[in-house]
Amino acid sequence: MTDADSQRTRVVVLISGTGSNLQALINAQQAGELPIELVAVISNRPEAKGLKRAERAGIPTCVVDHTQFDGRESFDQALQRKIDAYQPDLIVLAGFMRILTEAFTRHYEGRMLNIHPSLLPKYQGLNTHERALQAGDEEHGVTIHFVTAELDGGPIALQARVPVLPDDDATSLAQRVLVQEHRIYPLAVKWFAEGRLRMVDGRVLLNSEPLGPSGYPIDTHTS
Ligand code: NHR
Ligand code: GAR
Repeated sequence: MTDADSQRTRVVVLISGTGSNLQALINAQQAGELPIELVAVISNRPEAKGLKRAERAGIPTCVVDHTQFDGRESFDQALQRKIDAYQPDLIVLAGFMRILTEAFTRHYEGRMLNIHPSLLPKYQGLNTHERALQAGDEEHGVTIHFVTAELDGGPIALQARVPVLPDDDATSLAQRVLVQEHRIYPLAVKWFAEGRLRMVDGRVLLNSEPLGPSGYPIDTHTS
């Protein structure tokens, strides 16, 4: 291990699927933009495409297949053991699709982030793009929050907004949101790694200042 490695924030990424957010983190890390080490990628699904992305980047991978466990507690305990073996400073949920137990979320409180494809507190849970379209919303977006036991209810760190366009279907809207996801997740991880983004007493601090309830607004139209 070099000196630089020993100072870097150790990050474990949890995925279930495609892993395009994982790829955005890999790209930013490889471009020298993130003071982190991606120490492992763990999937609950053996066929997740994101595992291949990790392998290509030389990141250790493992699978903890939830179908091999008889309940959420035993799955989460096995997952926690795997994660902790890598001694991470930060856990990043990147399209991870299993609801986590309270014990698990407590263990990582203040050091686990999730990206959720809606403007929380709107549309917690699944099928967010369909629900935004169904509701006739003119605006949609993505939220990064610290994970707590309350599903998609933890304190919000960052949000980015996108317009809903007249001809949108769930696919086109999801694609517009994903472009923003790939911008803001590396940024959030960078701020966390720099010690600028923290969760203290259930609130999010950026540069030691408490953020409002919808977090730091990322401007979609610049940079
Ligand atoms: N767990 C806790 N306790 N708190 C959060 O904030 C969590 C979490 C686990 C996952 C991601 C979340 C999202 O961003 C996330 C946040 C899966 C489901 C779900 O219903 C809901 C929300 C999220 C992830 N999962 C089904 C389940 O029974 C399975 C669905 C599937 O496998 O396709 O676990 O949206
Ligand atoms: C992303 O849109 C992410 O926000 C969402 O799934 C997609 C994963 O894409 N996450 C959730 O819905 C969490 N329940 P990716 O695998 O290509 O990063």
